Amino acid sequence: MKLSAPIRTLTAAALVTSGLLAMPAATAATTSEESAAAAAPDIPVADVKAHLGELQKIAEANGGNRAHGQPGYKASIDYIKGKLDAAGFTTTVKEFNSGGATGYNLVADWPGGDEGQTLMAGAHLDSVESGPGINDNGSGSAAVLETALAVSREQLKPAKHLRFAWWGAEEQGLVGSRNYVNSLPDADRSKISGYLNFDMIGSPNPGYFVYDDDPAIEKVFKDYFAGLDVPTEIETEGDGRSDHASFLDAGIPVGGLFTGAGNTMSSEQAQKWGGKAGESFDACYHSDCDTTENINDTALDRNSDAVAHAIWQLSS
Ligand code: DTR
Ligand code: CA
Ligand code: ZN
Ligand code: ZN
Repeated sequence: MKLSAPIRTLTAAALVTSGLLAMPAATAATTSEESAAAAAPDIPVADVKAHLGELQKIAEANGGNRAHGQPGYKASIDYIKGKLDAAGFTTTVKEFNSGGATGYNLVADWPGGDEGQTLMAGAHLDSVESGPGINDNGSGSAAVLETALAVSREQLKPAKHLRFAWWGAEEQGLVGSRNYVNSLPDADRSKISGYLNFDMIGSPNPGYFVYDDDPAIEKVFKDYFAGLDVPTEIETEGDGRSDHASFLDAGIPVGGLFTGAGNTMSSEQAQKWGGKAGESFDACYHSDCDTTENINDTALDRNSDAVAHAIWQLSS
């Protein structure tokens, strides 16, 4: 059970609102700002892992992968879509062609909010052909799904409109997300207030990296992890290497989280994160061993909670 700053803040705000606790103006003002975005609920990591188990089963039933153009990818789309339809989202599957095969993006809108200010969060759902792609990128896909389901459970009514997306053919070169952005009329692009990307957020030897493309979004994530006393680093390895690049290139503010791929953790990083120096953040990156065994539960839990925190905070 985590007791993070946002929960403490909400408690304080609740006491202030009720008049039970008089707080100095500055603190009250700060608290009221933060409590304007009520604290996000905890995202149960067991629920995120249950989705990973289903994605693993899908891969095993479809030749060992969930890659673009393979049956395991469309089965992954159908799984995610089924959960969202049952939770009251308006879902759309958008087809595109890449390399002679049909690809699919899944977009899910939460009814309500100002569509002139749409906050998006997404993850690529496809794996490489060599394996089930549970960390890359079942982890991001499952965390975004579970956050969307939490929005439904809480019946969140944010000021902004919320849209969630699962991209196809990212491994072919960000094909699905580029197709989505390129198909948006310019007027609709300007309605997207920000895009949050989650690609590999449960690496077995995890680092805690925050994208630094947009300062305001970066701050939301950095402050969240500071509240957990977890140091973060700026994500530099991934510039242009995941779906946030499709939005960044269209002038849309982006941010996101990452726990590391094939690069090696340094001794300084191991010191601050308690990992293994000299080893990859994810030694199974793009390999057949990227299975449900290839996940660090603490990293997945912390990052899933950070996804929810950012959605609650940035959509208020
Ligand atoms: N997840 C990888 C792309 C990738 C490699 N490094 C980073 C850093 C930050 C975000 C993404 C990446 C892939 O899909 O192959
Ligand atoms: Ca959690
Ligand atoms: Zn990959
Ligand atoms: Zn990826």
